[in-house]
Amino acid sequence: MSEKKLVFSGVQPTGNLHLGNYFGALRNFVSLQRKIKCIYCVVDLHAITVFQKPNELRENVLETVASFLATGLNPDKSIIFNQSSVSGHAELAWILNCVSRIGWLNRMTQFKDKAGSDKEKASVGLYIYPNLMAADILLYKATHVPVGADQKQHLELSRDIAQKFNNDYNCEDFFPLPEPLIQKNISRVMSLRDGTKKMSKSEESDFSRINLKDSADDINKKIKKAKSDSEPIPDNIKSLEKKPEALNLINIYSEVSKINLDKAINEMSGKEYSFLKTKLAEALINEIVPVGKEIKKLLENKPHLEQILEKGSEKANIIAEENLKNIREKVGLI
Ligand code: AQP
Repeated sequence: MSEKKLVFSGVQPTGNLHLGNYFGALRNFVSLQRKIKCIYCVVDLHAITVFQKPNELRENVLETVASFLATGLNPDKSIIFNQSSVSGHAELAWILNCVSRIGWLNRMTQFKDKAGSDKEKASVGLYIYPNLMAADILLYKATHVPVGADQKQHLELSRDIAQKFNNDYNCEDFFPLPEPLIQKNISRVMSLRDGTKKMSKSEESDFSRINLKDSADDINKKIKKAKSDSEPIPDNIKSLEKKPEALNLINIYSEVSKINLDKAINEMSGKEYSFLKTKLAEALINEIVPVGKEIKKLLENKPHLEQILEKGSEKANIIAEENLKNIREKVGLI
């Protein structure tokens, strides 16, 4: 990647960071940090689109920073900060609210999923969340955004907003059109209880996900209880696709063992799911338990985590202010 490229991504501090966040986002963040300038944000303004208890939110912001560090992000290489500490995010979001179209937002499937059947009662913030996400990215003129497959639609909207801004204000190429970087092997980790739903922090049952802070015992129990199938493991992907829970377990196994899906299916075909589950739990314990221990250790020194945020916010603010100055000028704001 050339020097002009810039990565931006965010994680909501809504607690319980899980295997989906780890495979879909965090592991990718770390490998990108080695090649390119990266900005990683704890998106607290996104979190409050659904009510958060203030004390829990504060704790979760620090826990998210601890999770960033524990998975290998380095604050000397990447800018790590929290969204609300750089007011440019909210200011640009307002400008983009005026660029984005209601018809575009009405197509966002995540709003439909999260608002549920009673949309009238969802917060306005939840509805315009994708415009804030576009502002997060465009404020830094980021070119690449590592996300899980669930965020693809929001990222396409960010591109549409960037394009419309460039057209409306007659400034071709002012905002780059950000490209998603989605993990090829496992772009969407599914719930351990329902293979058709993504693994999620807000899912009520803790047995639906592997949290980064889970103990070896938790992981063993959750994998043992994970929904699978009564027939032996098939030898081809087509048959597996008809069994979403089984496919999810094999997908996770291939990702955590760093082997491709074909090789994982070869290794497991004809075996009972109990065999896969034992191997999977073992591999997950090796990968996740050390991360969880590191998160807990880092959380013992909260002033250190706050200092990382403060320094990161200073750096982010310099880039944001410089870009905002040009954005205000383009729009005609004095
Ligand atoms: N199940 C998943 N598989 C792959 N990637 C995932 N991500 C989230 N879930 C999965 C990716 O993790 C990054 C951070 O996500 P987020 O926490 O900011 O928001 P989210 O996508 O809304 O995650 P959750 O777990 O579903 O949170 P709640 O339940 O609070 O809404 C993103 O890049 C996301 O794609």
